[in-house]
Amino acid sequence: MEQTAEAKKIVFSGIQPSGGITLGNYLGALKNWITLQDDYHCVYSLVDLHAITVRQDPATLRRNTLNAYALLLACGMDTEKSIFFIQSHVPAHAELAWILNCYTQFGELSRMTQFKDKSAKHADNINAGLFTYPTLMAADILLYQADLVPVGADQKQHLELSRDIAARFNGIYGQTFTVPDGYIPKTGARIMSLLDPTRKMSKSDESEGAYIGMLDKSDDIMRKFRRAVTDSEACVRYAEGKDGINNLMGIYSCVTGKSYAEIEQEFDGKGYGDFKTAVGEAVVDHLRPIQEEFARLSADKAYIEQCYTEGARKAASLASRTLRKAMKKVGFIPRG
Ligand code: AQP
Repeated sequence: MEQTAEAKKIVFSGIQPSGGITLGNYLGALKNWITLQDDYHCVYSLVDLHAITVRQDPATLRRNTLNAYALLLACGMDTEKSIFFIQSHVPAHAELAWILNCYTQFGELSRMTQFKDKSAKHADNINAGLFTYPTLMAADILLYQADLVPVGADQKQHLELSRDIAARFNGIYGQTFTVPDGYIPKTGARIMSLLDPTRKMSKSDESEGAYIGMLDKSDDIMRKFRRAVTDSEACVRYAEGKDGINNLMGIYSCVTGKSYAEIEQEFDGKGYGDFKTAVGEAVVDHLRPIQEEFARLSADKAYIEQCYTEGARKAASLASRTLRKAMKKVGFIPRG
């Protein structure tokens, strides 16, 4: 059934510019973001405030943020349909996050598995921001009264906490925030590291061979797939325990649209070398038009600046309504 503009639900999602965007981010999240634009009011953000919970080199963070902005435009982000902005350009995120910190228990944040994982990974920098990351994420979502939040499995616990915080605040002060639901996309894969297929592909992985960057050169993509960890069976089939092959089949399926049965048939009797080459070539073909569009757009710095400035203006206008409401509820004097 055709939805009217008024009936459209609000979607919020964010991505950290904590490295170059990977094929995992794209196939697992960004492809869906683009599709959702047709059916929802989408608000998307490059969440740079989140990115600094892990130490970033300032020049690299700036480059990654601008590249990610242009890359998402190249992937099909439509700034006429959606609001697409850089989080640090909208101060309401930090302001609401502070308020929500005061309505979130230490024990709740202590239970977050991402905090435990990232603390173990960055033992020399277990900062307060890393600990309160989930309240900033709650602020991101609640500011836009989002109905739906597309999240990967690793973010489900954070979303659950956002729901708890919203419900708690509403319980104390009356209806203030929409309690968001998670959105599980119809398609969307969890892409694993090419070097350790039991771990997800991550943009901040220390080993470049573990991930495919969306802006990687064709030769590098082919080389990384050739070196991808597989198993000794030499048979292309999807099965438990064959993590490396399962991951490559997942990637191949996402970029070609072929089913696992079709892939098994296509590579029946062929070795892993042929399969890895085919996966690499399919990924290169899939990324080529995106990379060409990225090159065209990123050469036009004035256009990119115009897009993110306008995105921040639209986001701030929506966010300030919710922030004002929350500030009033907790007893702050309205700004003159
Ligand atoms: N490997 C993946 N497969 C499928 N989806 C993925 N996502 C991330 N990695 C994969 C999804 O991408 C969205 C944005 O993620 P993020 O940047 O906010 O943080 P992340 O999940 O921590 O991504 P990375 O690449 O692993 O970043 P770093 O290395 O900085 O921690 C989310 O929807 C996520 O589920």
